Amino acid sequence: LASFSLQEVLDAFKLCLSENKEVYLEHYVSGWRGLVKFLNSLGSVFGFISKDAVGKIKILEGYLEGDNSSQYATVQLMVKYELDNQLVDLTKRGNHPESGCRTLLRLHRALRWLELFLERLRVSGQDEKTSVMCADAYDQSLSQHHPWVVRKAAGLAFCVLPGREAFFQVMNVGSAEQVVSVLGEAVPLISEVYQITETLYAEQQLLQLP
Ligand code: 1PZ
Repeated sequence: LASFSLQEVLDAFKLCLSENKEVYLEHYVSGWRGLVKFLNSLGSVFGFISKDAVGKIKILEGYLEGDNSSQYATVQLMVKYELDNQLVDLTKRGNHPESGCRTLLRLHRALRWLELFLERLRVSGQDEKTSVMCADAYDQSLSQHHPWVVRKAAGLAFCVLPGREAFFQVMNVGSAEQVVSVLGEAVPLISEVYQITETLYAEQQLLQLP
């Protein structure tokens, strides 16, 4: 079993953007698979988080391998296809609780947390706590979409995150300097993928999908 490296997540998000800035779903999902691998290597406390992410990854993989796979090549195509064919529950949960649009939106919101967290990690000093960086990033982003009980569970999980040095080792890209350098490359990439998706979802008024 190949061990995790942050590099593979970076590579996936690099492949995500087409020349005209469309987001390839295949590589987006593959980036998430890498992140889940990373999360799993941090320990079973994060099982409830990775389980939810895996569920969503599987839903999207289903579309990528399904009969209409060509309609799911990019996020842009997916949004158009699902909206044109009334495959999205727009205001309340109904016949399409697992639409590609609502499923991707959950991962998209988590990607903003990741961007904030990785940037914080990148500029952090040796003595800073990953749990605090993680919680701050969460409070500024994803938490607003979660009910109290999920926020509470997330907060407890953050407390057992490994310290900065151990965390860097799990990333498996070499010395602290190398980690910082890979993060310097990864954060702008993740940020661009996030922004493109955010703009698309905002234009189509999909940011609050149930
Ligand atoms: C490195 C430490 C990892 C911290 C991860 C920070 C995110 C905490 C999220 C905790 C929520 C998990 C429980 C599931 C919540 C779901 O209700 C929501 C909404 O989905 P719905 O119920 O509407 O179907 N799911 C999400 O918000 C998606 C969460 C995905 C989190 C993936 C984190 C990947 C971490 C990568 C590690 C570098």
